[in-house]
Amino acid sequence: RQVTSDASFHSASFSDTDHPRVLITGGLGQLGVGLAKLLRKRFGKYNVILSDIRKPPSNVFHSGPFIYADILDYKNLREIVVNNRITWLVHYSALLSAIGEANVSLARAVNITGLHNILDIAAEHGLRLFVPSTIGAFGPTSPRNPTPDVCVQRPRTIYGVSKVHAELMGEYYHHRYGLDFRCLRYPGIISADSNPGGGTTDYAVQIFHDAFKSGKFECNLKPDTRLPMMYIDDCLRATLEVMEAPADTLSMRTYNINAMSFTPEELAQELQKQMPELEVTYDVDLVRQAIADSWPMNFDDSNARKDWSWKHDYDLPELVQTMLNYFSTDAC
Ligand code: AKB
Repeated sequence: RQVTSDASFHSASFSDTDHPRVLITGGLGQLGVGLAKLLRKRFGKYNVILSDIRKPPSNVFHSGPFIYADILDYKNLREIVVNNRITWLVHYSALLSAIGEANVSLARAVNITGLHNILDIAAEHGLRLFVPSTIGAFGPTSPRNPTPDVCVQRPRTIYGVSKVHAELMGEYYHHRYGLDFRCLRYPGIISADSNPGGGTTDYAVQIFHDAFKSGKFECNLKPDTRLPMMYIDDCLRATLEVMEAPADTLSMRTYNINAMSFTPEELAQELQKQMPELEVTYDVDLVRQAIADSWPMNFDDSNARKDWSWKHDYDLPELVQTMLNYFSTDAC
């Protein structure tokens, strides 16, 4: 049967296709809307449902199916998965590193209890499950330059601890129950039309906003703090690629992915090539600095490149140019 309106996305309204039926949790964060757009292009508008506990802005609401989903409410989740015949679940709900330290019990509930619900739902209904991990899943005793896929992981944030837990639980469910769990460790993600919230790498997005708004940027990390970073388009494409990869190409279930590594000073210098008037000062936030100092400086993603041909498109110059293009068009 034909789908006739945005609101009618329940299973009864769909004709069967070979396409996956995707649910994205935490859909109103930095990555969900962009991922929904990419997946809808590939699988059809009504096969991708964005969800969150917040009210969506009208452009998001009108661009495809949106539904209320509380990952802490198991029954609510199960109902959504069953009623919409979900086959893939992308689990983006999480509190990031800096905000997690300011609210440990909420971070523990969302990042750990929420994940348990997601794992059980996915195992119960035979879903393919994507859970992002992060450079934050490493800690001060991990090798930092470069950081391989498999090494010591003793993070010192609740965010990092919850992500190591997610990696291990997902892999456990894979081996124990056959859950099709797939996980990428994302670097800091830089995007123009969506904002991160509460992360340690947020400065690398904020600098563009402030450069255009006031021509001044105060950075909360030291100028020489080197961290792995990636432009959002590369991150979303990697996510789709690992989800589509044939299972027999995956020699592991949790992969590092990388594009570039830079410091605030290097990012500022690249931006100043085109905005020489930009003034950058530093006022270090001690919590964020301690977190950044315990994270990888360079990420070894050779397994992803070997197993499923991961390849990034954006290095620092292309990233800066793309962000500048967006903000200068937006400012007109
Ligand atoms: C954060 O800074 O907390 C996140 C991340 C690197 O996982 N952007």
